[in-house]
Amino acid sequence: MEKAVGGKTIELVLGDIVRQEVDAIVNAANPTLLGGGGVDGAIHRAGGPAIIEECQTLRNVRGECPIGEAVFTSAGRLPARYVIHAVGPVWQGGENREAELLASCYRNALRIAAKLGLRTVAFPSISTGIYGYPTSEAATVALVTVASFLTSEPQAPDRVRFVLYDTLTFATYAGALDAL
Ligand code: AR6
Repeated sequence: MEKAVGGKTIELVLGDIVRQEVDAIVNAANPTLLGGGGVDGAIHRAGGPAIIEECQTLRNVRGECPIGEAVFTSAGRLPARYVIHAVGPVWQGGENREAELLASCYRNALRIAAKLGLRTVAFPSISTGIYGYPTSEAATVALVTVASFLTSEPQAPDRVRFVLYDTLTFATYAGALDAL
């Protein structure tokens, strides 16, 4: 499923982000940048040790990656060129700036993509796994933020793909994309 926004495209697919042949995939990372479970674990397993080594270097130089921000590394053995590591918020009930921080992490990932001149970027559903963000609210924040970036930023990628890992998450994003 896809939708045109400002001459660019938002696309939803059901699948595994480590298999995407795009300029960059986005990782749902944590502030340590040192790996974890979920999509983070899958990316480091499939991409090999080069990615974690670069993350370690970034961490040594810049410290932890704050919630809502993003950094990038190469993609090791993955079919993408880069991995953009974005740190989403842990859901704490919704009154702790979660929506603002989630929007910020999508925006900062896209700023990196724009700066690198990337044409295609694939995102997972950031924060809706281990971090517990309700999927339907996260889907709206993700899609509204990406659509607004694609509409307002001329250097934005041509195509943003959401790679959703299960049918319920896919259906939830499909509903939110329809409503956009
Ligand atoms: N491809 C696409 N989506 C996936 C994949 C995959 N291979 N694997 C899982 N998902 P999560 P979070 C989906 O938990 O909530 C890590 O420990 C998953 O079903 O990966 O942001 C980090 O280090 C869910 O829909 O990320 C952090 O500590 C979505 O990806 C923490 O988890 C996000 O789930 C981040 O938690």
